[in-house]
Amino acid sequence: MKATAIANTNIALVKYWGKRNEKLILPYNSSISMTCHGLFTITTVEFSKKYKRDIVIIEDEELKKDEKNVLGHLERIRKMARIKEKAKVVSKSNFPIAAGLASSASGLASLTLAATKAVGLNLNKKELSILARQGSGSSCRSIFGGFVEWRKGKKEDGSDSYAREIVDEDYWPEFRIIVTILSTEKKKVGSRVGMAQTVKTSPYYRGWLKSVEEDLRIVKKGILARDFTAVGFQAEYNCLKMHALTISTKPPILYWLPSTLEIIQEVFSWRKEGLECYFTIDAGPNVKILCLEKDEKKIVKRLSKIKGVLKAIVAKPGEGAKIINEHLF
Ligand code: 2P0
Repeated sequence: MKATAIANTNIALVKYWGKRNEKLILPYNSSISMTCHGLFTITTVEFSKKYKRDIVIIEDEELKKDEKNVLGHLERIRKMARIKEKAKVVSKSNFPIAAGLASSASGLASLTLAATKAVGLNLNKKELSILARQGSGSSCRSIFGGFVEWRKGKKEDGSDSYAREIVDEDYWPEFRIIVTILSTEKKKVGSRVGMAQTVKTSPYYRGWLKSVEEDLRIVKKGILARDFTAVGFQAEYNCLKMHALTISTKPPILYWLPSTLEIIQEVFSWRKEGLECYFTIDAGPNVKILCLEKDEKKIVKRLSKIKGVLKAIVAKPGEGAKIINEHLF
């Protein structure tokens, strides 16, 4: 009753922001992401009578504050498999967690796959995506590789709210997301709280929901046509709208650092010069730059000259979650 899975994180080009059902994690809007090669979490899960309680070890530390309700997720999987055994979970990521880098996406996707395999449930990708979603919304997209759409669905039980592949990781191999690390500090306002506060207090939330439909249409069409200008421009616009939402909540949430804004200004000026790139930012200060392979080196070099950039990691489209044979314990 032991299994290990690896899942790459994903970065949204059209953001998921706001839940219509917090318990089942059902979003108000659909979203689109790229699964990122090389930014991953590996999770080993073992269910056994030898464990008296669930033990969860993330990055060599036992889980103290269960913000994402990992224990609830294990319970959900136990119920599905009709077993009582407690579990030991060991999870490791190769990038700074909780800094707006969507570690919960790769974390919960790998946990869902490993745990269901360990209990002998052989779920298909749609079922895995529905289950992962209930652990953390964005993780339902990391089940798949390449460019992925999470359709919000309409049903109250969430059975039609899951991700699917738009195109796989080989369709547009030149697409790059350069993740800058500006701070490895844990974000002050987690996305779960940030979303709830937005839905409740931002006067612009209706406008977001109305306009996001066009973002989805344009980004999806752009991906299928490999139209970098269309995808980049619309993704950047969508990101700025998401941050306009958080700034307009009560109390306000501003995820940016001064260096976040500095990179934004640089991207605008590089683009004016003819170096085509765009940015996107999640619930943290780190800026992700969208570009094509041909400009990757030039942009990384320029980023390295900006004070405040601790690191730049380049990701191309990556694979969906999969089972591996080497266990973490
Ligand atoms: C996204 N984010 O689409 C958006 C954009 C952050 C900014 O999904 O509450 O950790 O566990 O469902 O998935 C981060 O939110 O939130 C996120 P929960 P999750 O990538």
